[in-house]
Amino acid sequence: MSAPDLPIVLYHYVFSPVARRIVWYLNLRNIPYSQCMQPNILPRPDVALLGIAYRRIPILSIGRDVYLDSRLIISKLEQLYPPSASHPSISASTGDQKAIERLLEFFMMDSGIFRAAGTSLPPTLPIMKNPAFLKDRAEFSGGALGSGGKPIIEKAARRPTNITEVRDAVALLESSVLADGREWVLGTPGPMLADIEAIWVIKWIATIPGALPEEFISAKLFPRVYAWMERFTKVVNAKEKEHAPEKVNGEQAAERIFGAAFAEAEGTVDEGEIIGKALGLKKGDGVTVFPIDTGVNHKETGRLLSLNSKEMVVEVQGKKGIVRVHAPRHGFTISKIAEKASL
Ligand SMILES: N[C@@H](CCC(=O)N[C@@H](CS)C(=O)NCC(=O)O)C(=O)O
Repeated sequence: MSAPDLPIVLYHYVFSPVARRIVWYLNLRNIPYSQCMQPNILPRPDVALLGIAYRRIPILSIGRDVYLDSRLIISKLEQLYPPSASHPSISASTGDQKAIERLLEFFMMDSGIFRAAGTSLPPTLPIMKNPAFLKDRAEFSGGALGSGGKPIIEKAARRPTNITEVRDAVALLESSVLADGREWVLGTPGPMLADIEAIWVIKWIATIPGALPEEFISAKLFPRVYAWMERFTKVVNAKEKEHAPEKVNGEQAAERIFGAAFAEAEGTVDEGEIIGKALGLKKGDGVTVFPIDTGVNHKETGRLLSLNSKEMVVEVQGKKGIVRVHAPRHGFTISKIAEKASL
């Protein structure tokens, strides 16, 4: 069975800006999927049903393969759903454009803009007064504390410091990729992956009432960015209506996943790959795989199936069978727990 015939389930919640990346990507490429809506804090029993300990959102399954991290999810969708008349490409095509697309991805996700936006949420927001949410996010981020347990940034300086980072990102887009008045980042007729990479953090934070102080970040100060956000919103909202996904509950999602074929071949462990060599990893070893930036305490435990320069794949025991969990090498690491895994 080829990937386009396999069920896709997206585990997410509406308020997650990272999950929006996947919703937009799927919709812009007309890839059908079901969604399993999640609470915005732990626990997530629907995810636990699959045997998955990873705590972040989004998670996407294609058949019986489960993919962690929005970047790996997008690159897998690119690979398993190559451009066709029904699934048009939204990816950059030239070398320069590919560089812009990829650098925007790193810039928004890894350079601190996402973290800065996340910590710019106004204290007046109801969710910011919810002790359960605050406790959950302290565990998620590991607490932005310096040595001695004291916050690095003084409380009153925290939002201004973080908003400065967000403003820098907005100003960069205004004065670079959008400076010549083009409608979309790569000068294409419609929004592309490069637009998704550039917009997700800014659009999220800009639509939260009171998050961005108007005297520093506004449509008046950054007219091109705001007009582009409006254009983008119109297109993706229309697409979302057109492709309204089916909602499944955790049991239904698990049933679909455990009952499906695998989307990919099992793969092999490259014992010569840098981390494979350093840890002496072999196929079948018991391992844990986990992110190294946020949500680091939630480790996938299972049998190592595949390892290469791009990803690690672990066979995990779920409630009703096994799934193959894929994590990217970037931003994740692996630890050996046993020569042979017993599942
Ligand atoms: N690099 C990850 C980041 C994922 C992430 O930080 N997701 C946020 C939601 S936007 C999250 O999981 N927050 C904690 C939670 O919901 O448990 C990715 O690309 O998927």
